[in-house]
Amino acid sequence: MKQPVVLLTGFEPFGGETMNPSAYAVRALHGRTLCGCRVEGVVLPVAFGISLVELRHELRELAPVLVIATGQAGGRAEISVERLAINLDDARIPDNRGAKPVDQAVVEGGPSAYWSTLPIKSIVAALHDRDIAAGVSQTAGTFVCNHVFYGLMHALATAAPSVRSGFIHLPYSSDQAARHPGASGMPLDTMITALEIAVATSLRVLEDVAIAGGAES
Ligand code: PCA
Repeated sequence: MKQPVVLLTGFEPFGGETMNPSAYAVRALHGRTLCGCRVEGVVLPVAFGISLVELRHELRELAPVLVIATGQAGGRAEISVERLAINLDDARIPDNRGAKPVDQAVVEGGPSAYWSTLPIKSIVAALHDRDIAAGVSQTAGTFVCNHVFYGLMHALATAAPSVRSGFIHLPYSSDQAARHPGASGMPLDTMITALEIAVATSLRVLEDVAIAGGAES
């Protein structure tokens, strides 16, 4: 029998950085077997539009049983398990190909938002059990990460609704953080372990746990 595939995506560097921890982590896990599944690690361009063309191609080619997209959120100190993808592109900086969409839909006529279908609270709890700093995040922003998150959820909702998927933002690596005064980084090895835990939890936990995790505004 063919081995089921877990697709992990990361992004190329952007915003003046020379590396992106998400690309490093998914490349490190590429080819590994986790919980009986083969991991495919794919690095996407930080570019509106083409990132989704490449992602949809991988979804068709690989027919994964689980998809976790990842990206760098340099301002954050913890692993952020995203809850909600919104149908909005609103870029503060140009993407790596110079595009800077403002107030545009990711998918014209698509729903306003999609919930992650990963067991997000269980993933955070499993990371805490291993002493890895993590939390649920209510928004992946409105740049290319949210674009890919929304496009991923939309593609699967329409073509393969039983496939679980979501998005995880990673902090700067320790080396990157050293170049950004005030920023907290995380060792790359810890982030790789965190993704392994996220995959294992997503494959094992069918019903997410209800742990209070909201935030007051
Ligand atoms: N982070 C950006 C895009 C690519 C990445 O790694 C974001 O959060 O949108």
